[in-house]
Order: sequence, then structure tokens, then C-alpha cells
Amino acid sequence: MADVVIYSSAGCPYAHRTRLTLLEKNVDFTLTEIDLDNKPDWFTKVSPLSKVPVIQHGKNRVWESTIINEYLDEVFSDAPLMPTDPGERAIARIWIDFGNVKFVPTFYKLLLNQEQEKQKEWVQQLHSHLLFMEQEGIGISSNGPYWLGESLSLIDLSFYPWFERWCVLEHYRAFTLPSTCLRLKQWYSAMLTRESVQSIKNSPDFYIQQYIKYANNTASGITAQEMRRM
Ligand SMILES: N[C@@H](CCC(=O)N[C@@H](CS)C(=O)NCC(=O)O)C(=O)O
Repeated sequence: MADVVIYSSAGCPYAHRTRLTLLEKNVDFTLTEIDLDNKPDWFTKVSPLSKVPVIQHGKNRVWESTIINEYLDEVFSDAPLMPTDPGERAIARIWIDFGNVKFVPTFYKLLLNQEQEKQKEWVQQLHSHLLFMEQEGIGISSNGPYWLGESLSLIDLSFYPWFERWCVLEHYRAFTLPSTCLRLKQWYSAMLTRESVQSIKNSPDFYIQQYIKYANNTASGITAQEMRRM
């Protein structure tokens, strides 16, 4: 039996964060794939919010991708993915929180919204988040290649899955990464060199297919409903 069991779904960016963390930390794990359109009856017993990812590690069941990732980093303390300095740890948490609270919901709002005027507003919002990340985040935290410098951290793993899915915004909303986001582009290229990233990377076609129901606003899952209400 592996150390960790992860309940995951191939298209899910939140589960993607945690799978990358497990791979980067070289933790032995078993993956149980959940079909989110057809969840098994037992799934709510495993996942209190009926979402992936969830991990089971011994007696500990942990959910919420960014909490899981910190948990894994603390328990499997080799190859740490959080800085040791308290100031830098705070910076890491600030940007992970920014991802969860600002960046990711805007990504979904842009996809879900069907009115052109509203889409323009969400494009502007996402654009300003990207510039903020570029100028106040990655641009001043280090000279690269990663957010905090030479070493990969949980900030990188928290943002990466949405950048792998950028093809979805390009395809459905013609929104490419702004040319001014030079550091973010270099960072993305550096992420693509990681073995972990390559080993579970999906093609643009896969994501374009996966996100059809977000792009035409017919997605009926819990996450889509929550994003509409935000
Ligand atoms: N805040 C959660 C979000 C997890 C989440 O929304 N996962 C989606 C899949 S990408 C899910 O399982 N949704 C269930 C549903 O839509 O019914 C986390 O960070 O883990």
C-alpha cells in the first residue's frame, strides 16, 4: 500500500497541483480517478465537499489542494517546497492565496460568461491580475527561473495548472498571455522542463474538450455553480 491515496480527476487543475507536489516530492501514492460527471455513491464519504482532490494518509484525510500541498510538504520534509524563512513563507502564502481568491475565479468567470461586454470586463480583470503577478510578484521576488528563485516552490505548483490550460482561454475567448508578461513566460518555459510537469501533461485538445461546458455555460458541477455565484 502506498503512503498516500489521492482521489483525483484528470482534467482538474486543483488535483493537478497536488499530483505535481506528490511527484516533485517523490512520494509513493495510489491514484483513484473520479469521474466528476458520474461520481460514485461512496465519494461523499471520502470527500466532504464532493470535490477532488482529497488525500488519505494514514489516519489523516485532507482536502483543499493548497492545504493538502502544505500538509505533504510538512509530512514529507525532504525536498521542501516551502521556504524556511518566515518572511518568504508569508510571501509564498500571499501568492498562493492570490491564486485561489483572485486569479483562478477570474479565469472561470471569463469562460462562463456569455455576454461580450462582460467577457471584456473579465479579460481586463484577468489582464490586471497577470500584470500584478508579473510586476509585484514574480518580477520582484527573484530573477528566476521560478517564483522564488532557483528552487521550485508551492507557489509555482499552485499556479502552473491554469497556465497549462491557457489554450482554453485562447481557443474560446481569444485571450493570449500579454506580451508584457515576460517573466511569467520565462517561468512557464522553466516549468515545462520539469519531469513532473512533462509526466502528467495533457494536450490542448484534451483541455479544449474538457472545458466546452464551461465555455458555453452549461457546466452543472458544484465548482461551476460556485464560480457563477462569485
Ligand atoms: N478549493 C478546492 C477546489 C476543488 C475543486 O473545485 N475541484 C473540482 C474539480 S476541478 C471538483 O471536484 N468539483 C466537483 C464538482 O464540480 O461537482 C481545492 O483547492 O481543492
